[in-house]
Amino acid sequence: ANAMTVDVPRTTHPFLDGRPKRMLIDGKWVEAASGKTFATVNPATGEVLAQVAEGGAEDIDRAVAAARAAFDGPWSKVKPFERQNILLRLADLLDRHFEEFAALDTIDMGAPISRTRANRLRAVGMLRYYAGQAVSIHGETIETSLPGEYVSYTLKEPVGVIGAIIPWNAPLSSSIWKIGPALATGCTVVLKPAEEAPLTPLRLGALCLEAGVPPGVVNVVPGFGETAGAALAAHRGVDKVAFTGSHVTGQKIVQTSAGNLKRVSLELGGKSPDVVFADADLDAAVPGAAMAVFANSGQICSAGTRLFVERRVYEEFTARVAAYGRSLRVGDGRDEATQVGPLVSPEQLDRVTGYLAIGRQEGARPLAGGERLTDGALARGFFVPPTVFADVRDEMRIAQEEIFGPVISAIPFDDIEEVAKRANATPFGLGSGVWTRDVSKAHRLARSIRAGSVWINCYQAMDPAMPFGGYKMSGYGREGGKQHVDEYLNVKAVWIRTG
Ligand code: TXE
Repeated sequence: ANAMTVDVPRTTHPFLDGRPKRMLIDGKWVEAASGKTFATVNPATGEVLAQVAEGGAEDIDRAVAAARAAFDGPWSKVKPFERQNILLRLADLLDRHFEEFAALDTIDMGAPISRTRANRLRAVGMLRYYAGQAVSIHGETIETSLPGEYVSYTLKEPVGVIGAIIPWNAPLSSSIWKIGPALATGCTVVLKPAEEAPLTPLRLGALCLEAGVPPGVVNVVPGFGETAGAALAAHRGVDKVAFTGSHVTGQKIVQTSAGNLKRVSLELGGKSPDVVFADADLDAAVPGAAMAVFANSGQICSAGTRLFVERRVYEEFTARVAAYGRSLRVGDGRDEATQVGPLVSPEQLDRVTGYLAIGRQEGARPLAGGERLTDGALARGFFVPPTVFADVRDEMRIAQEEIFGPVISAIPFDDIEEVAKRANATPFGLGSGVWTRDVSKAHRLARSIRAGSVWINCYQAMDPAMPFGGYKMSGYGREGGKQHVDEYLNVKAVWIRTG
């Protein structure tokens, strides 16, 4: 019912000049040591956008060596004001070129252009926020109780070389979330983009050079997870890995990072609860709960995929969410009217349609969607419509496992104690939502839900100044907020005996 035939023009983008995209190492654009490239594809059409240099262990070695040399050399002498200036210049450049970045995210990973454009304030704002942080880093003087006289204080120092590994679901934002704090603190980075969406991170690498980031401070090495990613996570020259992606890959990274016990921060997946009470403003909760999952075709780590609805309004509310889902326009992200784009890849399509079959086998009742879309031009891409499963029980796989597609599992509940317990009955703890007009219910759930974010009468609100991250198997460390730069800093205790 959602199928809409879109006219797909050939992709045109200033960054796509038909030549293979090279990787950024030590301020220079270079080919992979192996000479290999891989194709990156527009998931709305299956069309190859570009060939991209395929980094391997040797390229990671070169990039880490460049990052180390920059860290040990001139970069560590750069004053906070200058790092702030670089970040502000980068923010201005991104703002100026934003339309190009929005289009690149859209064609490389499929998100609707309305969505990638709407990211402007936040993406540019994050860089400005880190620019502020660059001049706000300070240690403390601490009074100790030792006999004798001491002056004791702490120094905050950059951790060193950061290995940043990012997924494909928000290439621009996740690149900024790694590069921003590194530049703010004086670290250097080797960024490994996801193989599904390497174009935006590469373009951002070019912008870094234009903004005056010295050679070697930001390196971008595209390639596959098992090769380039694994080499970066294991590399003994890397001081910290900042990873965003699946919990399975997160577990591998923790293991391979153990060689030199590098620091690790992990932002992983989830199965986030979104709880709707009968007393909520349902007119706001319907689109809120729907877009908590259907935005970005459900490819958001904190998507509110377990929709708990108070039984009194369960039938009405789920029917309305399903109708809302059916009303959304699914299509090519380049079409300004598109509200839901394709899934990123054939692999994600298989994974999501697999769960659609599992949901039906488990006895869940599809109220909307439920099948891949193959009408007209949509057949060339990887489209799944907004899907709502009703009659879902907690133990079903579609209520337990991250699907990473536009699929809501709607579950009825009766009271607040019970729903708090069931909301927490997951190994994950990333996002969560509560819809109610009752302030005490809101506060009680804000306390009892074990997750890094609780959104009340809203969902997925994000701001550079607010921390974001996981409890439990959704990972550790925070991105955004004051805490973020601390993840990129070491604390040194300095003692001076003065008497
Ligand atoms: O993730 P991976 P994939 C979840 C989501 C999705 C599933 C699979 O459920 O369906 O993960 O997606 C790199 N050592 N999320 O396969 O594997 C890889 O190259 C080092 C949630 O895309 O985690 C890419 O750059 N790196 C998530 C990055 O890790 C490795 C967003 C993410 O890929 C590696 C994405 C290895 N052994 C998927 N293997 C979120 N938290 O938002 C892969 N990589």
